[in-house]
Amino acid sequence: MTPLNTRQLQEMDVQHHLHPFTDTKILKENGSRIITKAEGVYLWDSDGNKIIDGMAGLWCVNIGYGRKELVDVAQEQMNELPYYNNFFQTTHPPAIELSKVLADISPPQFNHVFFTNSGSEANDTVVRMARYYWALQGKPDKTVIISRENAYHGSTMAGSSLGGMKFMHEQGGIISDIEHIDQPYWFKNGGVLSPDEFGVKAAQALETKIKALGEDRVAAFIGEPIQGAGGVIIPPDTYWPEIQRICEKYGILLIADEVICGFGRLGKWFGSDYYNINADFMPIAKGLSSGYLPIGGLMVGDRVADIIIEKGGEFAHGFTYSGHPAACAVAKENIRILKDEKIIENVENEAGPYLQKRWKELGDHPLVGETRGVGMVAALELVKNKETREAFPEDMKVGTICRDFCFNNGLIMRAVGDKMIISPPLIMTNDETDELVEKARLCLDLTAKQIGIS
Ligand code: PXG
Repeated sequence: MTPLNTRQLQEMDVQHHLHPFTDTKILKENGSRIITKAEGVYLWDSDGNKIIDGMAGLWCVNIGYGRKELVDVAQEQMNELPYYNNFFQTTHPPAIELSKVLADISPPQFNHVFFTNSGSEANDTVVRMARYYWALQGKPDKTVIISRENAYHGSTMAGSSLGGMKFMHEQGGIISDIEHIDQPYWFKNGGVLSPDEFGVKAAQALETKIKALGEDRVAAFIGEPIQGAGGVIIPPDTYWPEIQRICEKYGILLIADEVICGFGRLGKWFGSDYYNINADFMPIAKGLSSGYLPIGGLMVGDRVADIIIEKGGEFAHGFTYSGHPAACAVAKENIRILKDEKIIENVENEAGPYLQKRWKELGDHPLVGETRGVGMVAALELVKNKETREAFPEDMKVGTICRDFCFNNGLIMRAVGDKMIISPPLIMTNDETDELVEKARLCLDLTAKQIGIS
């Protein structure tokens, strides 16, 4: 059978496939972009165009595309035992071995993992487990989870409720006992405060919220070490220590959502290592398997795990594919590659600093009000006025214009409003970084020209 051409695939796609986070009407007009193969940091589409992947898929392909070792372990595992579950007193070697590996690389308080298939499921799990923990402690009223505006914690009911994206809450509502405080977004909300002053102020919103709700109602606080999908919001250095202090003062559980920051993105195994966060839970996914197979999990700190194991009986929770054997084998091999090839050390000492140095140079562009980044994640703020940080009117859709220029010039760079963001594979070489930054500059120039700014 001859393979279908781009047009035929696009027609079939529109007829039968509902895409995540996609306006289907627009998709119908434009047709989807169809990605057919990948190698290293590059993608190819069905028309043969080569594209540098500045987003590592969706923040996940940390070791890059085309690693045969992961294919081989998946194949071996599927030949040996393609499926069995971890329910009802059973398990299998890949789940056991991966849980040990995860305990070894996580901060010391983490010695247990609950497997899921995604970050969203990890966050559903954490809501249930945090509330269950407090119930076991004789405090069943401690049910409220405090999160932040503009956070992204997934797309299931609990994930989207924890997230701080209003447009998601408007579609389907939110679950009960989730509260939100402001995000630590200095560029937008810092006003005349220094970043450090603003960091403390943003964290103290947590204390205000706990007092307003009553500490006997609050179960936990959740935050991404760096907010990813919200636009790479990097907190001032003062933020996390103050959050930690408040969580300890009121004895509430701290959840560091490591779905994006985990597995090397910031040049450490976890964002918690980078910011010295002493969390009780870490939801993980994405870079855990570099996206080669779907797998996520919830790392559970000893403080909680001890109670659940000692007092809990059965935790009535789990997914058919929790700890799927092939996904566990792939994740374990992915972690081995991250370790043996010293990929995370390289992000810390070489690839990350080089990317950040080149990225900063974009700060001289007339559209760019701020450049920021850590390790292999970075953002640009496109603004009308560089001095006052004044934004463009929303309906100009400057970020979208820039994003489309990137698409058409062989670069995947995402727009979140007028924030342009990148999160490339961790194995990106300096030459590839040069290519990424030069393409980004070209697309900024094209955007400036289109909107009449030079
Ligand atoms: N937590 C965080 C911090 C995330 O970034 C999730 C949880 C949910 O993970 P799953 O595996 O259920 O998708 C995420 C996911 C984007 C984008 O456009 C970001 C995510 C997913 C899809 C798109 O930036 N993050």
